[in-house]
Amino acid sequence: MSSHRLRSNERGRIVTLDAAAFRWLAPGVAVLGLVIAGLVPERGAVAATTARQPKTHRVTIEGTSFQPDRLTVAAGDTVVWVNTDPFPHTATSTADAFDSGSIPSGKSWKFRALKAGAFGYICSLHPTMKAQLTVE
Ligand SMILES: [Cu+2]
Repeated sequence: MSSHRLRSNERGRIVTLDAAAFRWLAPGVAVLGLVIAGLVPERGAVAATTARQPKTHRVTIEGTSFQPDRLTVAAGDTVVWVNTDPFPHTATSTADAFDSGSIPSGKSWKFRALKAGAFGYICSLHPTMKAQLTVE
């Protein structure tokens, strides 16, 4: 390849890469080509694996409170309420979106959140326990 093919015009100034510079540049270009060649077939796989995977979020019921008391998840995610208190609790949506029923001490209850919205919920056994689950 002639060095003339590497001329470029930058803000009116002619920049010419001489043969010595090209000898340094060529291996870099070759390596770049190999990197690109290696990446191109991976693109489909990368796109597939970077699609969001559903997550599981934990709410701990402890000391007669939900922790955290405000949680935001993506539609499709699962929320698990874990009751660490020595007595039962519930996670009961005030809009009938979900209701765990009684969760005994040491047990948990899972809910897969599919519908977007902001859902306040309480413990129906201790209605002063209030929290919110937001599904985006
Ligand atoms: Cu309770």
